[in-house]
Amino acid sequence: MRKTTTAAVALSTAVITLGLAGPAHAELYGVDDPEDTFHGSDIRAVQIRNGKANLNVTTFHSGLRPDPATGSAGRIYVDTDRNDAGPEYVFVGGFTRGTDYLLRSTDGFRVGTWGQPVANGDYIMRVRYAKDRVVFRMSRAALGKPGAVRVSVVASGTRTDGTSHGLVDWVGKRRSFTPWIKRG
Ligand SMILES: [Ca+2]
Ligand SMILES: [Ca+2]
Repeated sequence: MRKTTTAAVALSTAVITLGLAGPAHAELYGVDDPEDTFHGSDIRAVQIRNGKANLNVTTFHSGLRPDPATGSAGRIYVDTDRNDAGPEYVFVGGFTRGTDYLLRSTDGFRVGTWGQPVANGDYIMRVRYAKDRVVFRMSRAALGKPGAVRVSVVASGTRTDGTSHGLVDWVGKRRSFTPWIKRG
């Protein structure tokens, strides 16, 4: 965790200055994120590895808890096609005990644009409470065998009254993507 955060600090400056257009000629990409919300819905850092077999996204949190009362959950939007605006896939997962996850095709960020669950290809999400991290793994087949990809990451909590206002934490600006990450 310490090592990742330190490495990510230097990169966060690049993200801010390069913004959406900045290419990342690296297989591994990390970004540091300030503390914004509570109970596992806060993302402190993200690490992305666009590997030969899988796309791995690891989110680092503070205070991840299995308690369903936190209502913490996350979404990884994956942009695999630069000729089609917005993300092509969304990985949705709950971070508390007893919740599930699903990778779906999508035509945008809004829930109304989400499509069918991905039927071909493997994917998995693992929540590591002791390490305060969540690992999302998507096989290349599940993502339509893309080359470079970029992702947009958000986590949120839910209050007992069902609202999430003030408990939504995007990495960077709302709906912003990392630079494109070449396949390793
Ligand atoms: Ca944060
Ligand atoms: Ca796209």
